[in-house]
Amino acid sequence: MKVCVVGLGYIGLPTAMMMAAHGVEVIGVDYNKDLVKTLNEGKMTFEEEGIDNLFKTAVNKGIKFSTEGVSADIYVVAVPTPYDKNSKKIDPSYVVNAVKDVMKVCPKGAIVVVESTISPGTMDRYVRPVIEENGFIIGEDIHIAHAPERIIPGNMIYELQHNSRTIGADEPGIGEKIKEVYSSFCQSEIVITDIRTAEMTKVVENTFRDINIAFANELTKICRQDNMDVYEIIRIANKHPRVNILQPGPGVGGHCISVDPWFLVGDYPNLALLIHEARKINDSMPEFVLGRISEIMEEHNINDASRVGLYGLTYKEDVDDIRESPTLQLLENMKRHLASGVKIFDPMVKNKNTVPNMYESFDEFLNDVDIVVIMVSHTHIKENMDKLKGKYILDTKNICNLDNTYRL
Ligand code: SAJ
Repeated sequence: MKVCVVGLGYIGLPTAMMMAAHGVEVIGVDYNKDLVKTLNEGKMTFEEEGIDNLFKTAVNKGIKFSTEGVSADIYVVAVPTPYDKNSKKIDPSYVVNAVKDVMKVCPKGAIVVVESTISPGTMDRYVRPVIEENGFIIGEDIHIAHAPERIIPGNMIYELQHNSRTIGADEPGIGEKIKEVYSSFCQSEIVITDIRTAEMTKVVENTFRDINIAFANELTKICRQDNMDVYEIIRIANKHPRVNILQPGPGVGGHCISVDPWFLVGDYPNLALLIHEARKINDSMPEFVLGRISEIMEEHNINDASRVGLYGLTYKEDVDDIRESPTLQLLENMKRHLASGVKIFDPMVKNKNTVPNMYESFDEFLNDVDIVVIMVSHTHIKENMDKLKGKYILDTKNICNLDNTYRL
């Protein structure tokens, strides 16, 4: 069984490597020449616990990387699926283009599996037509399926092997063939269902989390108004056997939870009301943080935004991914308020030109600010908390116990 994985990003690459490490013949394909070159030079393209070892094993087992697709039995498409900022609907162009490329090289009998998160109906509306336009009969010449991933950045390797998965296919027999490949590394249950159910299930999972984070964030705003301790309230409420409130924070980032619920809002605008409200609440959090920063500045007569330092640019702790990050959203909001000069430090982000005023050195960053806003709870800050002594701290992650610490 030969598998061609199309799209070597945060999902496609670990999946390809995991299959290869477990004896599947794999070629990973990406149109980004630099990325493929880096991989072929034996260098990993992002940081993640355990990924370097997995990379080595996959290379030893013969994984190949290329910019060109090849003939294979199964194609796994793992490319980005952004949403259109106006319509809120899915932008399926990367998936469509990837499937078009696959059509140029795939033999009859091949199975095309889309792993990218897609809104319900995407396979019918966009993927099937591409295959038919190329003269193939679906179900006879080419088979299609949707097998959404469920791995969490920060714990990818473990979750790839231990999370249950879903495979949506037109015919159960095709689902079984795909299951065989995923079973090479996935030790948990693999459910086979139809394509539409698989599409909806994935979007629902991330929407569930978004709504629950929004609830915690809304509680934070309510508690702030009357000076109640939201963290203590959540801690106590969670002792109830059927209550499990998530943690408030400076906003929801990443390319999953802050995106997927929009697919439902875009496709069902009159029905997805709670979902839409949750998105709005989570998107309002960077502005809320900005309000808290202003309050602290006023209280201590600090008038200059350049005395404020934001710790953390990534979308969450201990990853190097900055997509849709709350800090980036906050910086955007600041621009609108014409405030500038705020300082940034993030030990996980290697390119220190990512945003203006980013520091290489944590100590220099601290020297130049009076207020430190903890936006991300990287292990680094937890281990260096003492260095914040003497600063005013806005702790959006509830990890700091020093004097002069403010919370959301
Ligand atoms: N966050 C909070 N409060 C919380 C939990 C998270 O504010 O209590 C914030 C985080 O700081 C971050 C954002 O939410 O900004 C999202 O982080 P996350 O760790 O909840 O999730 P992701 O986006 O890294 O990964 C999610 C996961 N989905 C679910 O947990 C339902 C993962 O399993 C999916 O595979 C992934 O989306 C995906 O690829 O779809």
